Amino acid sequence: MLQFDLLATDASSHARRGQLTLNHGVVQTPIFMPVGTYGTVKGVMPRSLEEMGAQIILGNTFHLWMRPGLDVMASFGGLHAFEQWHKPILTDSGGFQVWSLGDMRKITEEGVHFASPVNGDKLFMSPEVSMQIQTALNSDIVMQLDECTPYETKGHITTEDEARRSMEMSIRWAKRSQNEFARLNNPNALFGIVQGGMFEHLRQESLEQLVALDFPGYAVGGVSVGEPKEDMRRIMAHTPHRLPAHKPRYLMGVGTPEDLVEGVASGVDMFDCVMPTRNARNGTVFTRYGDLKVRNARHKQDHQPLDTSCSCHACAGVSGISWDKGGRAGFSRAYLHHLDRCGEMLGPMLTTIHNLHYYLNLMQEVRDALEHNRFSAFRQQFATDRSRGI
Ligand code: PRF
Ligand code: ZN
Repeated sequence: MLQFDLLATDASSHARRGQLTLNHGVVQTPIFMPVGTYGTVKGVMPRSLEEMGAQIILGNTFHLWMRPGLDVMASFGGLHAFEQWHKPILTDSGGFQVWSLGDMRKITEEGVHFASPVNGDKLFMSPEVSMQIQTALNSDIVMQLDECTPYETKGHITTEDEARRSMEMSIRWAKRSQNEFARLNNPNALFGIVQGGMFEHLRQESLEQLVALDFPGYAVGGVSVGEPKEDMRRIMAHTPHRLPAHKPRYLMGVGTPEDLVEGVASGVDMFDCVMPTRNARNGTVFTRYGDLKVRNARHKQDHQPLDTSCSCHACAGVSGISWDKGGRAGFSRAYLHHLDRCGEMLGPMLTTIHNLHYYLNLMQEVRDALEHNRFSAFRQQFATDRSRGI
């Protein structure tokens, strides 16, 4: 179901190098998990994901429940066969997605009542329902149903009292999720999710109660929900390293390349975020020396690849050897600029491949640095390079 082995720890931070064994394969941590909400990482073939070194991808309980629905998923024996991805899958519980519906839903102790955004049907999501769906999806990692405490609602910043009540309900939902998961004889692994808003003592209470429930892994939720960056970094510095050392830690929905490296330093093993894929579709790419906008007119005649040090299919073509290592050039900035101007679908496909490769390769570099006891030097060099500008 789940085994986690710590392979190395960093002396100057909480960073660790680990190996996570799941029902559909082994995952080297720290890891970034590409987001495949509707059973597809938008615009990327599963074989390209493998080529880029993706080890585990995300799916979404809520979206897959709406479309194609549970009966279709069950008839395929789960999400792996349906989407033709045979390595591990993590599914989010639906808590965050239902929460994102805003006025369209009503959260009660029992669960969440809402109108289907697809056809308006009245639906109900509870911890039990979430476990039933995720069991049908047969995801390797199942997330508890939680309530993602908002940073603010219509200009009102969540108070300590509100954050406490929300966090306490998530704990009760954690227990219900755990009971239902056991009742269903689900052979995979269920993670608990720490909440508590921007309050460190609430985070502490949340994590202690979850640790007492003895989950095989833990997530930190409720960050990157519109709070100032310093609040996010404060919670990142507070929570992950207090979770059990011998279990995997997952920071949900985070973040920029800088957030990932700092997250690793604070003791996080797993990340997911729509940023590399979503930004790619808007023509923003990540590079070693900062971000680049494909749409910018200055790229019209630029023969360089997106990132001269990148070995992805977009930047290095079939050779896989980066431009700065003397490799055969891949697609130029000029060509990507042209594809964007013409609205050609190859444009977002290539920028998505590049951005995912960038994130996955960044995590590979982090793992190498941890193995060779040079994470702290890597962290510094990374920050210097990224702020240089391209
Ligand atoms: N809970 C769940 N999924 C999430 C979050 C959360 O708090 C977040 C917060 N960044 C992203 N995805 N279940
Ligand atoms: Zn590239």
